[in-house]
Amino acid sequence: MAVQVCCRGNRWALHMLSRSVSHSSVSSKTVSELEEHTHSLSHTLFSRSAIGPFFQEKPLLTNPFTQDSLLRAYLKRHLPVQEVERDLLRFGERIVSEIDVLGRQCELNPPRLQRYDAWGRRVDHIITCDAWTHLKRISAHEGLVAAGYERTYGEYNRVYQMSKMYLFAPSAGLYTCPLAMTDGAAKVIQSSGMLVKEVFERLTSRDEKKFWTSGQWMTERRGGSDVSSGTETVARQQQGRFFKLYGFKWFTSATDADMTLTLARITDAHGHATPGSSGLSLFLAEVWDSDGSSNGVEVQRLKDKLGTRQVPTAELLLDGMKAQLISEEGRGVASIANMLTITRVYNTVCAVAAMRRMCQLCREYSCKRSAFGKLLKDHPLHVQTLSRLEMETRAAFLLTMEVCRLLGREENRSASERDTHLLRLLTPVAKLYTGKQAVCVVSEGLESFGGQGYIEDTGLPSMLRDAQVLSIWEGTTNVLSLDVLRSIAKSSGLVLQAFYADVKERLVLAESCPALRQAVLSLRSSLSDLMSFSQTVTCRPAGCLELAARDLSYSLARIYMGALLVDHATWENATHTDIYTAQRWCDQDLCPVVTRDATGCYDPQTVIMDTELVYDGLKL
Ligand code: UCC
Repeated sequence: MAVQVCCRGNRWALHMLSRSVSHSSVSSKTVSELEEHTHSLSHTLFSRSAIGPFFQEKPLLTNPFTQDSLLRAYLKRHLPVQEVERDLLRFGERIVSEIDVLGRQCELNPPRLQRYDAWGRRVDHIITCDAWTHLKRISAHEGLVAAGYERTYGEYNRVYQMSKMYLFAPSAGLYTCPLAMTDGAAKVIQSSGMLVKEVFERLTSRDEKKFWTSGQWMTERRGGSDVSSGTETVARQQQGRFFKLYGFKWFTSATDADMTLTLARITDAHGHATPGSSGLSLFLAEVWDSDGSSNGVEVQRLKDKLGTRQVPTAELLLDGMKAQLISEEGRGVASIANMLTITRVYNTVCAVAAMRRMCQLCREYSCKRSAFGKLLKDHPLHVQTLSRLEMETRAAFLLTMEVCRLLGREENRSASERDTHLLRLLTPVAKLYTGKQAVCVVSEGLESFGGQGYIEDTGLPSMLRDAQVLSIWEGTTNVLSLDVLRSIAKSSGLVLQAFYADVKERLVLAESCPALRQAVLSLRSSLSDLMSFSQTVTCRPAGCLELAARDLSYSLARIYMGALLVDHATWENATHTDIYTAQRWCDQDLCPVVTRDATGCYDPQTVIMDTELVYDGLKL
């Protein structure tokens, strides 16, 4: 009996025991005697010789540019410039040798808040690690924001900039967050026509001493989605365009920025402000005064977050923050639209970059890790799983680059009307779809490392934590689905017409390729279903369209990604892998909005049933 207890507790220990203690003596010993014996043997059991020499080779990070055949092929097709290739090759090396280590240091040394100095003076210093500061310098030198404004590659300017950002992001310890907001602020200032030239030059500078980052303080206590009714901050006029702001900002990312853009309501002489969207104006404020003291900002606390721990995210009390009005009065929300486009594009780039990094690491590991007598790469089921991750990543990459290309065309003033409509529609579509894909791909990728994927010091768990934010900040999936509807309504459906025309055009070439016939058929049929659905949906009961918004957005994403994969597969230098990816992508349900509509998902009765299902008898 005593031996059975010991046996259940640790079979392996018993096995080792049985090698050193004769069977008859084991059966005659008591539990305590056995424990004592085990203890005396522990030195032997857990000695180096008992563990053996094996350790698992870790997956190595190698130049992410040379590792990425799709990025290189894409650039060869669309931006075949040697200078770009050389720069990305060099940058890829820098990521491996320098940046990746800094990013990891940011994860391990999160920012902290020093509220008072040693003498009791309130200072509210957000202390970040040296690696974070170093990443700011690198960002300036490498022109990670500047490249978007230098116009060196004309309409492919953003493709170049975002290719670089895409390589940088998974190693950058979330420094992409301040860069996104900085780029967004530069864009707003550039298009505002206001005289803040010096600020624009700082945001887009390659000089580390001059370079500024910007925050984007939009979210208040009542919520980050419903900005228009949630913004309580008020602005009291001092002189001309200069105001003082009073309010509470609930989520402010990268709060160590040099300046910020923020929304507030201008009050009249009686202290009254206009509610809603039309009461909001946009302000620019420096975070610090010239003497180094805070510009009327009190840091209430740093947020304790699931991920993005590298980024200082804070609650701020604005108590007379000096700020400059940079939009027309009451046009604050419309003025940040450009910024939303930029930060949503960054989000998309970061999502696909996270997927790509995970695929690269999984691939590397599969060539090093053995199980059941062979390497993971020789297990077909394992490779099938990785191939699905790769397919998602490729589709996401092509959609992301297309959005960057369209943005570049718009900024280069070479965009057609169709391009402009597509950019408006595809920006939220790409952001919402890739945000979700990133979580799935990174999570599945983590699983392919087995238990090691769950171990902190592999660096893998932080990838999952950081991916989770991608579907939240810059607009959740549902909020962006509603933005898709907004873009359709605002353009009287023209964004959809542009979408249909573009997809059809991309499929024409592929018709003559037998290997792509089935994919083209599926895409055509899904497109036609989508067109019929969008024609009929406006005649349905109120609320139907809103219920369909998410599935509609997914349908737009899947069809467009399919069209881009097919288009890429018909390029003269396409490989059989490109064709295979397009085929596999089009195997799935490309138009879930029609599939779900057929099951009555958007009927008014369904709302009642959904409510009953969720609240399940609770009194509402
Ligand atoms: O702050 C956050 C965290 C920051 C971290 C950033 C880091 C990113 C890094 C990524 C890489 C690592 S998270 C905050 C999350 N919150 C949001 O993203 C806001 C979500 N809410 C929305 O998108 C809303 O729908 C609003 C606030 C944009 C719109 O609300 P309203 O008041 O209902 O707006 P309206 O009335 O529909 O639109 C007002 C005007 C209209 O133009 P006009 O007045 O000319 O008719 C709209 O057409 O704004 C225009 N508009 C747009 N235009 C609204 N949205 C857009 C748009 N997306 N593009 C163009």
